[in-house]
Amino acid sequence: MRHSSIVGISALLTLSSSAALALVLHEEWSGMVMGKDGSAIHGSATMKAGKEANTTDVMLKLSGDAAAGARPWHVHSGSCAKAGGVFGGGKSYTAVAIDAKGAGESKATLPVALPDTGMYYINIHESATMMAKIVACGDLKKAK
Ligand SMILES: [Cu+2]
Repeated sequence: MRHSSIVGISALLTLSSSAALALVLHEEWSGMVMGKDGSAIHGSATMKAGKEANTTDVMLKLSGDAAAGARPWHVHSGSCAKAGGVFGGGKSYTAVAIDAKGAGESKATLPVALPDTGMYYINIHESATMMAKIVACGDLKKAK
């Protein structure tokens, strides 16, 4: 009798901790990227836990850009309306290579754990020499 209740409790604990783990693994942030100041650039981005512990993978897809080129981009803290600093260190990001059709994609692995609170957004900069000009932006929302 006593033995079976201990087994029951440990089975319950195992079940609840694996359910909690599954929730963590399915956490994801995503958002739509929209051009600013008349730019037709648009796209989508997702941010989720990386394969290694304490890493975050960010995927970005863009289209509608005017011409081939390279667009630096980052996840930043804050929102398109309230700008903040680069999230995860600027070195982790490689510029999006825009092809002749005006589309491109990039992926970054950040050396930080996926956040589960806070506010984040993606911004697309004009070019490496014109970082201050933001051509497209998108707020990231956490999936429930
Ligand atoms: Cu940036």
